[in-house]
Amino acid sequence: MANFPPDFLWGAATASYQVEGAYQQDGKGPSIWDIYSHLPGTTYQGTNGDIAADHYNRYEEDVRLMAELGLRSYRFSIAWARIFPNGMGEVNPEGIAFYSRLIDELLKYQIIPFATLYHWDLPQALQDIGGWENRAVADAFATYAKICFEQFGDRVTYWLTFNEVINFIMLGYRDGLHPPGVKDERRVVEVTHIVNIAHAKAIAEYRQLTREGKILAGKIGMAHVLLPGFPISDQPEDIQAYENYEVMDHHWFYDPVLRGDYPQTMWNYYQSKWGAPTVLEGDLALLKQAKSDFIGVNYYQSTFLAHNPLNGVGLTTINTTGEKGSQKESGIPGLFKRVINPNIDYTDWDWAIYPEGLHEGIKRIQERYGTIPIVITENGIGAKDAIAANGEILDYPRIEYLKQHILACKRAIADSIPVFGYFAWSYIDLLSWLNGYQKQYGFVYIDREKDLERRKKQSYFWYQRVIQTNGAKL
Ligand code: GCO
Repeated sequence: MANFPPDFLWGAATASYQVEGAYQQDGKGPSIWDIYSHLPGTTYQGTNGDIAADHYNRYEEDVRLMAELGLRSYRFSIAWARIFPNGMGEVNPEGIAFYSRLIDELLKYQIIPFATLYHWDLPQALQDIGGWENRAVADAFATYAKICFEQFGDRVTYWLTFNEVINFIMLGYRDGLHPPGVKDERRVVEVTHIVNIAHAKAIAEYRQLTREGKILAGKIGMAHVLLPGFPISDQPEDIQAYENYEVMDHHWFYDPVLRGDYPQTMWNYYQSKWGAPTVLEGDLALLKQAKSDFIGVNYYQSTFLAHNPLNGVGLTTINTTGEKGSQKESGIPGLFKRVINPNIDYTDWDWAIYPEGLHEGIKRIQERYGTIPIVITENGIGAKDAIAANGEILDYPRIEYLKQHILACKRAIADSIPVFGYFAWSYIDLLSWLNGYQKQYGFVYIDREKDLERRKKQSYFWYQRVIQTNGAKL
């Protein structure tokens, strides 16, 4: 099997709201998550990111641990409300200063900064004017992106506009589980288009600044979640269900980013149900011009699909309890339903562990969009880690999970798919949006009873060796 290229980006990822804490420090404005997580009944036992991992105040220690782990790159997100406390208007110099310090600290250890502009923490002030349903927010995003490029683009050469558009839109506007807590499928369609416009406008700003030589020439793209579907049987109705799922959950979101248009079948479907998005003159040209240099893929699980009659199961509430088996079948009547595959293992949160899905999923991207560089921007397992009597964190299941998925990347590289990096989720235990701190992802444990003391897990030492051997020793 092919080896990993010598400059392969071995990394780990986080997101501002999930690690930073310091939610009111140094002039930061409130984000939608600061407000939403303080509302009763919105998150697991009322957990929130007020303190999180306190990475904002402990970034130096964190970067030192990353350096010792051997990370070649660190993916973090910028909190828009630190840069613009009101989403637009006045820039907050202390917000700029924080990310500048973080970037310098990373570079001191030769860790390549990989920055995400939007990982779900929209400034509340922008939500107050309609959030992603208001086109003015797309313009505000482009301005915010421009400021970030200008301020950090002399040192940052990898950029992501958005993280997991599918999830923040579906959870925020269809399932009512993320802010703004809306349950209205009609609004999903409109929001999707406005976010795509925001992405395209940010890319246009980036190209402009690069052309003018004002920033370093780098690479920019988007991180999408990849949750490939597989038919549960070879019955034609199940295969049809899988195809319907792929169009609705993937092509609808990937096509505008990777080829500048929307899939016709889905367009027709939405139009017949509640109307297609409002596409203004020039929108499609803008999307087409916004070429991504790569696509980031967040892969955790796959899903299995079966036929769902018109009077079949609909959306059911997603499991936020952490109790295995509480995830129910769910689907879109007439299109597909997601079912449990009895032959494979599921995590404690009922996520299907299926490394082959990663390989197959990125193969499908290449087949549909042609050769495009791919970076795995997230991959990991949420689990309740075991702690030994001596305090050691025994996270062997994480090692096994990551190993199998890294092998899947290796197989993809052997198939000549240009995978240029792999970011484990996450470097450190962080806040799970809905599942609090009980769902752990990190190489580094945080003792929440002992002043957030950091402790290396088994997986930390394992990943250290993986990086040292450039993936030869897994
Ligand atoms: C969780 C999720 C997150 C996401 C990440 C997506 O449990 O809250 O797994 O950690 O994976 O934020 O980009």
